[in-house]
Amino acid sequence: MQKVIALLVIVAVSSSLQSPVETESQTEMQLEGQQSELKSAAEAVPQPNFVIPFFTANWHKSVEYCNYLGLRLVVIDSKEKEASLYAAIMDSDIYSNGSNLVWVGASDLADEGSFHWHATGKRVVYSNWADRQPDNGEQIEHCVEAGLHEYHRLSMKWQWNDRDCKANRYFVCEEY
Ligand SMILES: [Ca+2]
Ligand SMILES: [Ca+2]
Repeated sequence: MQKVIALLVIVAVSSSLQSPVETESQTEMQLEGQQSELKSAAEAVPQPNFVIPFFTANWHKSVEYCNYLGLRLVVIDSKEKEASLYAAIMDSDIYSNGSNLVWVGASDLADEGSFHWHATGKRVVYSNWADRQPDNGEQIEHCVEAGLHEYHRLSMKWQWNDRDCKANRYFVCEEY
């Protein structure tokens, strides 16, 4: 009986120690490893925590400012996260102010034609380039902007483009 009580206490303490906000990687592991708990785990997935400052900056300054906040220029490594990012943009002051293009944290500054995420050093695997992008326009486009791109017949799509890193853009930082 004592053993049972001790066990109950341990269970109670360990469950009370669980953080209410799970990290993304913990949640991903749950999703992969415990399909039977897929529904409850998915419900627990916190929206990635994005911060969209209300001023524009070049790509380098954007990286610097996110770091200054203890954040990083956003990394987009899945379709779900990208959708969540666009939702955050559409919900932001910059969007209601008429802007939708933002810097994200990838560039090919280190190695032309090979895009990497600045904050993780990982190669860009998941991507959503706009038509004919990245094109390294005028051989000076090395930083990635995401936003609405216009196509024929005025259709618009949320996609990526490489752009001169010196251009001023709004940008999105994220907690990680
Ligand atoms: Ca380039
Ligand atoms: Ca381009």
